[in-house]
Amino acid sequence: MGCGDSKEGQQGMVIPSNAPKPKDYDFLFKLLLIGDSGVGKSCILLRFADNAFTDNFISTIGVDFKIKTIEIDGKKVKMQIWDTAGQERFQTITTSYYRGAHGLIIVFDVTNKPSFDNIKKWLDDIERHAAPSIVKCLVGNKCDLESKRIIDTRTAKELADNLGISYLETSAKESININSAFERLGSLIMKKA
Ligand SMILES: Nc1nc2c(ncn2[C@@H]2O[C@H](COP(=O)(O)OP(=O)(O)OP(=O)(O)O)[C@@H](O)[C@H]2O)c(=O)[nH]1
Ligand SMILES: [Mg+2]
Repeated sequence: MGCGDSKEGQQGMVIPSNAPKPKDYDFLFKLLLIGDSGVGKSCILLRFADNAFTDNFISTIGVDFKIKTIEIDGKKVKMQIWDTAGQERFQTITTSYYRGAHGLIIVFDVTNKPSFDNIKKWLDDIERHAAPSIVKCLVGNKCDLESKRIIDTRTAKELADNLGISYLETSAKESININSAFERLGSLIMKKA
């Protein structure tokens, strides 16, 4: 459509395309996914936004983002979700995205102990670069790999309780708790607002 074009409004009215558009959401939240490389951040976002999954590991370069609008408590919540690279070499770029975020999900892999031990490091980064009011939650991904699990639910839940944040186990592969993780984070941010 060109600049001067018009389009049909909802009631058949012609609205010039340069007229202010009605807002299609009640809230707009900027969210971040952080955690070690390979824990499944990009797959979580792909499952949430596009309901897709891939077994191929294509490590994120810098940052990427997707948008999805969901309904929480009767409100339309537009989520702009930034998927950051877990690799250390991108740290300067990725931490520059912390500042304006309303919420973040720290992801670890329940089959990978170093990714759990590194939560401390991610919390330090948050402390240093994010607004103090940022809402956090902890997610243990790959819960479909029960036979390879190393971090049990109780250990992770205890850590989350000590940090005063919420904990959920997800599987991007089997589509377990993916929507719930974003709904919970969105709902916590709405309550805080
Ligand atoms: N079994 C299983 N594999 C998963 C799951 N989520 C992701 N994976 C696999 O784990 C690998 C890494 O997933 P990514 O989503 O690319 O990891 P990432 O956290 O984005 O990694 P970086 O971009 O390097 O920070 C891929 O081979 C995925 O297929 C899951 O829930 N279950
Ligand atoms: Mg990635």
